Amino acid sequence: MSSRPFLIGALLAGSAGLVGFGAAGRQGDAVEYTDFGQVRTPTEPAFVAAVEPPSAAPIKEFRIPITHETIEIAKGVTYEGWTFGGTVPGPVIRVREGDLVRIKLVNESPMPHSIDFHSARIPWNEAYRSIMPGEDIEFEFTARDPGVYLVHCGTPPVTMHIMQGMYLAIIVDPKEGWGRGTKVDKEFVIVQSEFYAAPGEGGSARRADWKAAMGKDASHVVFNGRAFQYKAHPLQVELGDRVRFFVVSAGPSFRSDFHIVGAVFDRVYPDGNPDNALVGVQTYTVPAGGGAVFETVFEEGASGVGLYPFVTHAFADAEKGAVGLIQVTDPASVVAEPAPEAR
Ligand SMILES: [Cu+2]
Repeated sequence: MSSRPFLIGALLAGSAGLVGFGAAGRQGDAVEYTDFGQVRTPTEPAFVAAVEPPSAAPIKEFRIPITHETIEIAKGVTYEGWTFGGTVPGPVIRVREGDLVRIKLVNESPMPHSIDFHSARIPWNEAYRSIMPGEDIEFEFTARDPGVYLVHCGTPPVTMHIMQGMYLAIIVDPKEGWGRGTKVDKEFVIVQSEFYAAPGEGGSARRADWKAAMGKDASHVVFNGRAFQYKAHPLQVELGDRVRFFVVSAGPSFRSDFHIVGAVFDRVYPDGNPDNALVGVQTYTVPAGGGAVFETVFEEGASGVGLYPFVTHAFADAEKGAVGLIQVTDPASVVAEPAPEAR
């Protein structure tokens, strides 16, 4: 508690609080307020996977609107989805171990929905109950368990609500940090999920195929909501960077056998708890409804300059879209284009 007055003082001075996924804050108190109805995660040209550290605010409030939207699940393939905050996946929520997290869920859609935080220890029948169109619900929990977690709609049939796009990742940063004090240079969130998309009538946006979902016959398996988007727009890393990946499997039914071609993970933290450290890992399975933190280094002579695919190593799933690229560049070797007369 001794650091709390300083913290509040820092926030009063406006020196903290507004970092992380473009949060809008209220200055003058120790509460960081983010309205995901106002702050929408960019999805073009690709869903923004890079994440910033959490702010120092000890209380973090989030307003999450539920909306039905036409989304793009692969290049040129639209789908009638259901969302938290207007995108699939929904916005990343990032807090610190010990923070008080306040949620206000607002149902702006025409049917019942709910929200289930795997990071919370809270009665299901109260916090996670379904709310009707036009209703809202508020609850709070202390983020006491560090890690990376799935958040999803739990309204029956849950398979349908998840396959429609109702999920996001929450990161709870450990008090002492990940990696036993190791600093990373870049951090990315990767949410794997699958769609079961049947053609819409007359060429309109695709719709849910319940029979395919029950048979686990996915049409698309995706990272951050769209097939192959990071193949077209690779994640950018610089030579020497230590990189941390927060990987969550939203499902509804598939797990992710997460692997980077041409790299070995120095550390994997199942569920994202630093006490769970594994070392020297090639592939690690993130179960449906689970998360894990992965770290590796891209350095000269070991995963240096070049391209590195990241995949689910269940390759029938990768073929359906769960493939991306990491591009490692050396800023020191980038030479300016010679002037035309010097050529
Ligand atoms: Cu729902």
